[in-house]
Amino acid sequence: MSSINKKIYINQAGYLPKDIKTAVLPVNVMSVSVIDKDDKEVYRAKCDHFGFDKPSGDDVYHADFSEVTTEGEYRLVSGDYYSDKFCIGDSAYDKVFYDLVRAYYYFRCGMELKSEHAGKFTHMPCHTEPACEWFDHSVTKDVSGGWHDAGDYGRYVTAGAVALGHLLYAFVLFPKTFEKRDFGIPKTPGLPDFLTECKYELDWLLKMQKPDGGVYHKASTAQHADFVMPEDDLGQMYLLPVSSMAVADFAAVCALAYRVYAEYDKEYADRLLQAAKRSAEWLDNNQDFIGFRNPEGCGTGDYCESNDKDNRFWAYSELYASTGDCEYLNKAEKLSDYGFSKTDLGWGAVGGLGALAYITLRAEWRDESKAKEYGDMYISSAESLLQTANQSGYMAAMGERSYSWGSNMTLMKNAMIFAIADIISPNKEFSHSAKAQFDVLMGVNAMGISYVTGNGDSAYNYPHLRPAFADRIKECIPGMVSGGPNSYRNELYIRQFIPEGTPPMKCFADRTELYSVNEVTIYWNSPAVFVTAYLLDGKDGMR
Ligand code: 9MR
Ligand code: ZN
Repeated sequence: MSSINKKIYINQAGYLPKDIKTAVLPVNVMSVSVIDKDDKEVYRAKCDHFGFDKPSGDDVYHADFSEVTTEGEYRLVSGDYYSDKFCIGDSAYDKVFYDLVRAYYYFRCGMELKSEHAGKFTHMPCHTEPACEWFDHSVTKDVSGGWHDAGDYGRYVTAGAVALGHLLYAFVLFPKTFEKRDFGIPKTPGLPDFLTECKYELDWLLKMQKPDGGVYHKASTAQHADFVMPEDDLGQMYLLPVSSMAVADFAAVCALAYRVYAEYDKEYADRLLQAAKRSAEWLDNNQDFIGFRNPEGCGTGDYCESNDKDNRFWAYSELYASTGDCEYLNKAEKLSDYGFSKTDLGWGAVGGLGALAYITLRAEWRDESKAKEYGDMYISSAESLLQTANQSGYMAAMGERSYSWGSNMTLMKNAMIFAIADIISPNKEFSHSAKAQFDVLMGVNAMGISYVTGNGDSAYNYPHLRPAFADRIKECIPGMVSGGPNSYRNELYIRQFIPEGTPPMKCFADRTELYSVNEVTIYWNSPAVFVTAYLLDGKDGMR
């Protein structure tokens, strides 16, 4: 059998016994056999013709094998066509969850990653020299630590805050799924591993705050490094000017983290809240939008946004949720009148994170009508995504135009919306669709690729990720979510690897060069962590 015949697409992480299990095939066959380890047929699923799927350009068939619930390792076969191996079992998602979280350990900047925790993917301490302000080199500061943003070694406040927003809300909503789990990272006494990892980034964020509450937009070298190990990137580290988005996102995530850490480490939590309040004061004193654009000579990520209303809304909402102080509530309310989305969870649009502060608010400060208003927005977003998913041959809540830079984040953000809507108003269609988006990420897609390194027989392996290239290890650092298909042809290399006119869902190639389709970032992993935690949380239920 040649790999060209690997045309039966399944979730390469595997399935929980109770999961709905639907294989997708872009080929016309009558039925598909589920074959166990000994090549014995245990079930035969008939194939239904779904029809033409525009985003992938595929004429698609579905084979449902949900009835197979016995633990084991399987493969699907039909004539010459076959699938990757997969398992069915209670622990099916454990490895991918472990790896997705551990990716953050591998993103760590500033410290040595020793083999005890990093296995073969070690690196020496990096980026530890003091940074200086871009416009005034005499102002220097230690801003070591935190996570590298992505395939590059920049560290950006808004990106970091949003990643933490997803991660901490996952913890708030599914604490049991995280609390007891060992993620194989250096321990902090009294703190779950997951919160130790998040604290690594929070500690760095605290260093990015100025005494007046302003927060530098980013710390990076002037240009992206060559494809070298982080410790070999020796360029001067700069602090780029304060932006109001950075200040607001910082205040928001520190206030949120206060609530999470208060139960474990009161002193640390109080420090976070003080920092959040100081930045909120800065926001009060600086009502104008202070955006960010790379100054001349700086070419690292700019994370430009066109307004900061949603960021400020997120900040005041979290501060209200952490203090019960109605002044914060009033400010958040005023901002909420601006027409930004209250369900977006992106690196720039953070209104959905602000809404979550209301939805998860403790009883005594909770305003039921507000919680309902924002909850209803999640529900109606989920309903409209459901329509898109129902029209997709791959069950993806992704239209033809959704495949832009970081499309796997869009996919996982949509899954988050299904998950949140399901929590607010339990609904099988939402939970099934959340799971279906996870299936897409893990291999039920037009490429038959698992977009998480190290997870699945057809996992991609060559991300645009400096250490993964420079370490000369063939196998990639596990647990990294690829940006995914991007039909907008944002870079020159695309021409070489993806022919013009390729259907959007197939605009992907597993090549290190392709930063606009195959990079990784901390805020592309985080929604995947959220979604996997949600699925694990419902493991004993019927999700
Ligand atoms: O994730 C960002 C994506 O949505 C934008 O389209 C793109 C171009 O502005 O930038 C992406 O962010 C990159 C950041 O600027 C620097 N680190 C790597 C990020 C992922 O490519
Ligand atoms: Zn570093």
